[in-house]
Amino acid sequence: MNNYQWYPGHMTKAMRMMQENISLVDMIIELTDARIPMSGRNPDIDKLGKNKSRLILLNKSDLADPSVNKAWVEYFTSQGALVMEMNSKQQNQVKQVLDLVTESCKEKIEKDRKKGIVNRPIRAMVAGIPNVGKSTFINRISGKAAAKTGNKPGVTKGKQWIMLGKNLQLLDTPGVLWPKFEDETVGLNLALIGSMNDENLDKGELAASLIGLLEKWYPDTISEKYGVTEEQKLLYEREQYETPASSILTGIAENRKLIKQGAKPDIDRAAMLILDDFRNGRLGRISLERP
Ligand SMILES: Nc1nc2c(ncn2[C@@H]2O[C@H](COP(=O)(O)OP(=O)(O)OP(=O)(O)O)[C@@H](O)[C@H]2O)c(=O)[nH]1
Ligand SMILES: [Mg+2]
Repeated sequence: MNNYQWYPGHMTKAMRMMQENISLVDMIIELTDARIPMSGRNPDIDKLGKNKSRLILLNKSDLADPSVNKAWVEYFTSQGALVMEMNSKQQNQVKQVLDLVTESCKEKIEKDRKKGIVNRPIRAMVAGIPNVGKSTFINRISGKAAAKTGNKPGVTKGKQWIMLGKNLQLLDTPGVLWPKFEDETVGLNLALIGSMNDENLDKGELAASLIGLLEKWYPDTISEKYGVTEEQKLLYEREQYETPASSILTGIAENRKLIKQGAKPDIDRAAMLILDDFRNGRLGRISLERP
């Protein structure tokens, strides 16, 4: 059984770089994925920022269930955190973010003012798990394509300061996971949203877990998207498939004409398809975790 643990050497290096730079910043802007807000928070980043102001952004909120997003905002707010839903692909949230950044640093700004220092720029470290959208967020806030982005984990390799006028400086950092997950669900969730390198993962197993979650929380999704019928779903009972998920994957392969040698349904390609569709929002707005 795969426990989805993945902590390559470059993350140790990135974490060290962040520790070396933490004294330079006033705050951490911590991005987590709105589809898995809890599993997507790195406890090492939490520790790193324990004496710093913090803003939590539920990024990719456009891919998550709107009502669950609201519940998470309430949850984190009740824990005393500054938090907001974020869609870094859209223009219209920049002012709201800047206001929250100022709010989270207001004590610092006040202290500076008393010392006669005015308009010292706020410095923020932007941190979070791989592929959560840190660089995209920075580009959105700064209004320029300053940081490299891409739809796979491990795009940002080192640190990069990005200046926003005179008032704000953002430090882009590489995505980091942590050496040991509290439980297997955390690793599974991170793998499902694409925060881990897929090469190391069993896609069939991953897709089966996704199907289980979809059938529980969004039971119409698979039939609506892939036309999988009740009869196809029940194939496993008749033909002794291992699990209901494998009969659903068979149904997807049949309906999408994913066929391999010997005219057999190609389960592996069906697994890739549903994972890819989920990650890119093509199954609708789906949350894998609830407060
Ligand atoms: N739908 C959606 N996609 C987003 C959002 N933010 C970022 N993305 C996409 O997520 C992918 C990863 O974005 P990056 O900004 O490279 O992520 P990162 O956190 O910098 O990744 P690493 O540097 O690899 O750790 C890209 O394909 C972005 O277009 C968002 O709010 N909504
Ligand atoms: Mg990046």
